[in-house]
Amino acid sequence: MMNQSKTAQHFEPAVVLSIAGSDSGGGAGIQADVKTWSALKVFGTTALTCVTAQHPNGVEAITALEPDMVLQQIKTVCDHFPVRAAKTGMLYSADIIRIVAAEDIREGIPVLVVDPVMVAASGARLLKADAVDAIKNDLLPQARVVTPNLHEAEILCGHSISSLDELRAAAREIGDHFDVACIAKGGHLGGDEVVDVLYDEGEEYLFEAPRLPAAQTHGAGCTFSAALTAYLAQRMLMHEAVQSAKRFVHQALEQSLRVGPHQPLNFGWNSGAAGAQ
Ligand code: PXL
Repeated sequence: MMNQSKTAQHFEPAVVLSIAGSDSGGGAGIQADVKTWSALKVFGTTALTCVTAQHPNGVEAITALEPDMVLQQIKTVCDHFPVRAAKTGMLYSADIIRIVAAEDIREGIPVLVVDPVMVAASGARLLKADAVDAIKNDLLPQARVVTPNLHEAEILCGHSISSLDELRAAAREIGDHFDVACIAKGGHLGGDEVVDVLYDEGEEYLFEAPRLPAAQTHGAGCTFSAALTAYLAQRMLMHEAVQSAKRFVHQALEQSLRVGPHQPLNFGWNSGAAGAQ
């Protein structure tokens, strides 16, 4: 009898890793990453940093895992899977950040995307105040790309940003200072057009899109960095990966779902009429 497993065609998805927190409400954090990755046909693995009790409008409780448990998860995944790219989300404490930035960990991760998560859309702190320096000094120098929103870019470059020109300058400053590509997201600048800036290896790219009316944005940042990680794992060039990730988030917001009183992103917008993940 023929051995089926030897003749069947097997799809070989790129493997990606999320080092991030759990959002019990399913719209952001590691849940958004895994849902996005299913939609984009990459194989998602995870290293959980924190458990949160939350819904889109508030964080009720946070429990961090022991840093050593975070380390064990990353090591186990990297030792047993061909990880092409990883992203970090909610890291919460300086101890966890230093674990992720350690050299032996970085060796198993060819491409690292840092989403410098600091504050939830609801206003809750997702990074301890004393951990910002660890993001800057330990983690960013290890990253291929960092994806700050306006508020995070202000913290990373140390001054306020109130115009597109200042956002462009901030992307360059962060990129040059930390030797990393920087995608500075302009959504919080206001206006009918949203402009995001990519600064990569001395080149600047601007991405313009019409602002979506009254979109619920909880999880949009996580989804963007997850999609970016997937496209980089699929070997797209940086500016193409950014363009594609922006499109993915735009569609997921535009076709958002009704889930009880909430309107989460439709992570499965690209997989048919119902599309929910
Ligand atoms: O969107 C940032 C973010 C990241 N990670 C977790 C979150 C949130 C936002 O709420 O809950 C776990």
